[in-house]
Amino acid sequence: MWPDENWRNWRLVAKLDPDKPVTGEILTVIKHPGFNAVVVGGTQGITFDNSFRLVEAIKSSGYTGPLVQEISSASAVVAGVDAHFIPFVINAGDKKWFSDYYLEAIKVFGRLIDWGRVLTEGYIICNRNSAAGRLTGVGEVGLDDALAYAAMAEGIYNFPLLYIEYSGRFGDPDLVKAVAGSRDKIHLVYGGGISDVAKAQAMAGFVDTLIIGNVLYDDWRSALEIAGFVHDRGPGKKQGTG
Ligand code: 1GP
Repeated sequence: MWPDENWRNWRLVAKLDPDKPVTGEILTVIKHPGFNAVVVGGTQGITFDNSFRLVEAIKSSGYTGPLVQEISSASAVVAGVDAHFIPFVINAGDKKWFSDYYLEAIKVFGRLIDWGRVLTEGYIICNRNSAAGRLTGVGEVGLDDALAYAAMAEGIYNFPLLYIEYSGRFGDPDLVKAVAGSRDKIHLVYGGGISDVAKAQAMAGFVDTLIIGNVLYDDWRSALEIAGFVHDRGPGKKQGTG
């Protein structure tokens, strides 16, 4: 597993999608010190070629921080990143996204995997209408579900991190707050619909790491303001950790 010290203090991560054209503005924004890392990943149209091109564009932009690839397709894995993140969708309706998908990939690529550079992520996908939600066949996630999935992630599967993902839609702060308060030590990540500072602020107090994606493409100035907010805010106080 990729060592904790490489990622546990991340407060804000930019997630870039290989299936979307990356602009010069985006490649400038991600160099703001408010961003602790860049993750390359997406759900639709992910290929080796577009993943490779995006990784190369980020590297040649002068960005020097941590760069990781989140894997959604085994055939799109690229070398030359600091780590590979592997999402396990705890609430997937199609259990392929929790086991069989990885079984097949490991059968083919297993001997090439550097496990010291792999980080597994427990995912709860809360937006069933997102591309990832449709692909993995998730249902509605109520508060009781979220708390139980979080307990599973921490108590049964022992994932190093739990990612509450609402991709494309801003989530329920009360649900995120409740999960934050219920966890013991699992690192909590939130992503979905953070389009301005107010939304970042609404979630920042509950989780350890915020992820922003679409806003980088839709409104890079807002993305810059979010980075400034997180940077100025500092480490903050984690909910549920005393
Ligand atoms: C996607 O959760 C992230 O995996 C970010 O979501 O694109 O809605 O910011 P947005």
